[in-house]
Amino acid sequence: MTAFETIAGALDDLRIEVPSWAYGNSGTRFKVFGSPGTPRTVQEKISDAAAVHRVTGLTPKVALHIPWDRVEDVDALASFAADQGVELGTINSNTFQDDDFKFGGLTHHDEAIRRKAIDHHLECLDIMDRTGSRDLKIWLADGSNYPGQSDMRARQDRLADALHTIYERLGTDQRLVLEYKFFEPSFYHTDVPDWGTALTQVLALGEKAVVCLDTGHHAPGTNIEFIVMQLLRLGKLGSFDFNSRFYADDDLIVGSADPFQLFRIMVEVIRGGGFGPDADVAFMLDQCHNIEKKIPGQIRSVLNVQEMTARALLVDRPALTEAQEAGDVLGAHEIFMDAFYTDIRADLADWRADRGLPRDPMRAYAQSGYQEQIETDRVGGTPMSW
Ligand code: PSV
Ligand code: MN
Ligand code: MN
Repeated sequence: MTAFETIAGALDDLRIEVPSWAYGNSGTRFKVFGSPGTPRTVQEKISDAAAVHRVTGLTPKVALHIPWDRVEDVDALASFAADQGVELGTINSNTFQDDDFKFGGLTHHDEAIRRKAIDHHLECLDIMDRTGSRDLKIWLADGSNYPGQSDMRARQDRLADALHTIYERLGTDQRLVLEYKFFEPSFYHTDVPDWGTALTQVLALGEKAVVCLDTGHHAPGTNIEFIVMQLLRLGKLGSFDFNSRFYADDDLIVGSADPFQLFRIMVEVIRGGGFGPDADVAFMLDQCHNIEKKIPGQIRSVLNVQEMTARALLVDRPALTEAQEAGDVLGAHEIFMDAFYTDIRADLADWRADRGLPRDPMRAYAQSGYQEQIETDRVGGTPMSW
């Protein structure tokens, strides 16, 4: 048996949720480039997500962002998704685009605005009841730009209260997933800037509250796999938002900037029991394809996650433990690096063929005619941004 054959079955457990917003036009504060074929409706975003699933077999769920995605008839949308071969997944709340939330939402000093932010989350939960989604993912833009601008302590207390109200409304199988980010759009302080704060807040809520780790949300040089290890150790790693970054929250294709980091993260996920049939860590992409085509950008991303997961599964654990316990520094490092450097691209092509999937999903998509079709069909209407 080859080394790959020993891990081939485990790869069947990999599922990666794709974000609806990855298919809309996106950009920076300098320019949002339009691209032909951009979805004009949430249904068209879901169709594009289904195109990713058809060629990869890896993305059965699409995450929605409310109200970026205007969901008028939840049941109809869920059955539309099912017809396309995918399901609606995580629901992401959004309290960062309404003028009322200029100074915060769940942390706002004005009770009426805080209530509005809470109510938005309760509406998201109503949607989740209909879609059967498990996770309500909360990322807050809340913070301040200038020292003295706001009372950081009071905001933290208000956040705890607001999250408590939302938590109380969760159904039995639903989870509150709190995402942290060290800066942006707030530039002085952010109310949930780091995993310590996210963990503190979710611990106060209860077992259905967990943390989301977005790989782009740390200061440069942060050892992200250490955070993965610690959150898993505490049973509090709920989900990942995968993407790559060179500088800040760049939202580039996961595994493009630093495949080795993605490998190291997956090694800790596997080591900590976060991957496998009984694991409940959700793998998601959170990316924007500003200049590349969006559907191939998503296909490339999930293939990168698959490839690094496979390489991480190849780590020879017993040999690694033996070397670690013998104090064999370079021996242990070599075992780790051997797995990282193993080229398994041909094995993965065979793995796909065995499962009735195209050997080369990028090429299969390019040859499917889908891209030409949407570029021809989707004229008129307003292409969606994010
Ligand atoms: C914020 O930067 C973030 O990572 C959150 O997950 C948002 O919901 C998402 O980006 C929107 O792109
Ligand atoms: Mn994110
Ligand atoms: Mn982000």
